[in-house]
Amino acid sequence: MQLIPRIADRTVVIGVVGLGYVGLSVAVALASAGFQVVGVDVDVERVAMISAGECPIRGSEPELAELLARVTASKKLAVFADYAPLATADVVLVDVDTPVSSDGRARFVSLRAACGALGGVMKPGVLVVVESTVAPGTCTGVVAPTLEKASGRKLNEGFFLGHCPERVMPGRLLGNLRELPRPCGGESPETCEAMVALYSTITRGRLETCDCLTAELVKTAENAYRDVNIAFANELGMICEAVGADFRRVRELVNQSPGRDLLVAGAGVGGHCIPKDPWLLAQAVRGQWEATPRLISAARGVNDAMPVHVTHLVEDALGELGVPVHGAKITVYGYAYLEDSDDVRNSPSQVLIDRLSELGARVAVHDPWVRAYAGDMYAVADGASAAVLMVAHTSYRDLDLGRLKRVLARPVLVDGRFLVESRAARDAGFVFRGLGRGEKTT
Ligand code: SAJ
Repeated sequence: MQLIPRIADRTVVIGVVGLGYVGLSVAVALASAGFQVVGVDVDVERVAMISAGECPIRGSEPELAELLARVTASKKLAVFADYAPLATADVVLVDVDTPVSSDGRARFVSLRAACGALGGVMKPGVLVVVESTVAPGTCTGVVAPTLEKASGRKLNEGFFLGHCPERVMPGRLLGNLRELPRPCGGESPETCEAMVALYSTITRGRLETCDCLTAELVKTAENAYRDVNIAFANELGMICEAVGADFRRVRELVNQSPGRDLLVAGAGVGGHCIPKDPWLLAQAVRGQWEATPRLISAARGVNDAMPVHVTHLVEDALGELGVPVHGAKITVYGYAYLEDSDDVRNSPSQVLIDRLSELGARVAVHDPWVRAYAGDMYAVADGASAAVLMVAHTSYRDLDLGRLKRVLARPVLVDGRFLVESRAARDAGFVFRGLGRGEKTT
């Protein structure tokens, strides 16, 4: 594989399939590093926007729009809606979506389609690197056979295969790309060397080599690990609530014990990766084990139940005033999946909204970061029988309880993110419920 010297002098042509959060940021980073980059996406409107130098990703992404405009103007980045131009690429990064369906399975429809189309055009000796998060075993079990079938060439002879899982986070797309360590999983030692040489041109993060299977396990395990740890915090939060303790005080003292790092109980676990990746990890043993790995699926169950628990807190608080949920207006504060973010994917608030609506409530939503729900945060509570805090947006931290109480029809406040002190809420005359804080706490 004669890629390394050509990576050094930037004469390698790099293809990127899929120009979403991951693909667009890596395409811009590589073009900014001096490579000729050929981007492909099936979304023709997205391709047109990028070709015009406009960034299709909203929200604050430092430098991304500016660099995108620069590399499209200089033609270092050229984007297309068809795969033919990828015939010129020496390396192709695959950054397509890998969703998990409601039964917890990934069928890799986009991945299979992308590899089938790529296989039909890619040049001999090309290095294909999958960056999308996939279930362990997917690179050698799905990607390689699809590429072999479509190209008529054999792995490690007619093409090479690697897996370098993305570690992006909305709001820090280019920052994470430049800073975070990444496993460079390759199906041959030369592949690993070429991947390290390539990624070294855009990241200061540590680049460790391994095989594709190990890299697939690393990414799915790191997020399953986070999901399980959040689930433990949530379960402890429910225990504290039941026995009348304050989860925050318990957490503070637990974390004073060496080697403990308890996370924070909350109203739910959303986002683009944490709810999905545990299922991808579990999928690795689907069919081999009688059942899905128990801890992974149990943790998913705990976390998915948190917005349902918030629903119960609302019902309980309204019940104290003899007010039925049915027919009540309820205002939900926060729709994004994460504080101070506009990303609404897998929003836990949507689960709450659905449950309250099923109970017959009329739900109003506020979120300063989400265009559809921005606006005056007190007006949205006008005439409501309850207010529910679901996301710890900074702007909610100085909520004026007196002003909120004046616009509400009933003084009911439910806090899912430790935003309001119980005593302050009760002193202001609210019927208050705090997730992770039992009735007996002040
Ligand atoms: N959450 C809790 N309690 C916690 C932490 C998170 O309820 O203690 C909830 C959040 O409210 C959110 C969800 O979990 O709804 C996910 O939060 P997150 O902080 O894990 O944010 P993500 O989903 O953006 O996670 C990403 C992941 N990074 C990548 O996939 C590359 C994750 O591995 C990182 O740990 C996380 O960013 C981070 O903190 O950087």
